[in-house]
Amino acid sequence: MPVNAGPEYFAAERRYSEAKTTAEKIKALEEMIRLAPKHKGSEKLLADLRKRLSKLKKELLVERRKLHKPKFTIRKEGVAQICIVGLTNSGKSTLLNSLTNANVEVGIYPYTTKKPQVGMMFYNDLQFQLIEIPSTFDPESLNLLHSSDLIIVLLDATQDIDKQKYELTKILESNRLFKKIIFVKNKSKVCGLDNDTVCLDAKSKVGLDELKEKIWKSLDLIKVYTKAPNKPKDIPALALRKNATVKDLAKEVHKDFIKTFKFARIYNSTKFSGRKVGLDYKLQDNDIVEIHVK
Ligand SMILES: Nc1nc2c(ncn2[C@@H]2O[C@H](COP(=O)(O)OP(=O)(O)OP(=O)(O)O)[C@@H](O)[C@H]2O)c(=O)[nH]1
Ligand SMILES: [Mg+2]
Repeated sequence: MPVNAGPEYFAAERRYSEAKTTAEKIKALEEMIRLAPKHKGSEKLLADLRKRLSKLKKELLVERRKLHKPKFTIRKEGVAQICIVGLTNSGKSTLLNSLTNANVEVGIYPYTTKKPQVGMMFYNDLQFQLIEIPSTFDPESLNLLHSSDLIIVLLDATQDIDKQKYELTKILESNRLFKKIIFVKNKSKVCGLDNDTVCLDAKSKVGLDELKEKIWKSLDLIKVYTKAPNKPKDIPALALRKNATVKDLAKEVHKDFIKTFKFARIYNSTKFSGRKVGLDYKLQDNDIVEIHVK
């Protein structure tokens, strides 16, 4: 008990012992230090309180660092990041394995995939990144959907389709995920008349091309190739927004290209193939661009 401490000190001490969080404890302890009598007889008490305070501040730093630890992210690669979302056992891993270079475990048991899984799909001379979102829908995995360009909602044709659609759209909406969606019915070699849904069988690889085409179309981009003089076109190609110009392409390829740009030659299937153009030329899907620099 401190010598000559006033009632305010004891009130702060009570707040300290009742504090629930580290921040509250720090606040009460700082008040105790301020209110403690300052004389020879209380030196040991003050030293003790200050030691406790410094320990608590360190603890608070650790707590805050844990709280702000970076969320799980997957660096975007290729033309677009596409997430596969579906209820457990709908065939997300099977689809990922069929479309990409991934080799993810497929299981007859629910929740085989516990962490997001990534694979690269090659289509139309372009690369796309596909991610399987675990059906546990934990916040860390759902967070990945926010940065994605497109969501594949995978439905299991052997289960109630409407119920799955309802549950999955509810999850997306409640997480404010209003992204482009492609509905895909898996385990379904025979398709109904629903034009908005792609039917496929991921396991036997039936209907995959239709999905790839739909993915490309729904991204609403154009594909452009670069090429060096007297060399074949470069693969993979580049994907640009519609109405992109040679300037946009040059920026994408190398930041110095614009400064040293002389002209570009465009090769395509029109009668103008091989002509010289400037930075303002509006690129068309499948154009091959040869940039000449000073
Ligand atoms: N017949 C048929 N079976 C499939 C197809 N796709 C997946 N399956 C089967 O469905 C089961 C679940 O497949 P997964 O690919 O592991 O499904 P998932 O959605 O990744 O499941 P979790 O990761 O556990 O949530 C496995 O037994 C697969 O063999 C398909 O196109 N046709
Ligand atoms: Mg899986």
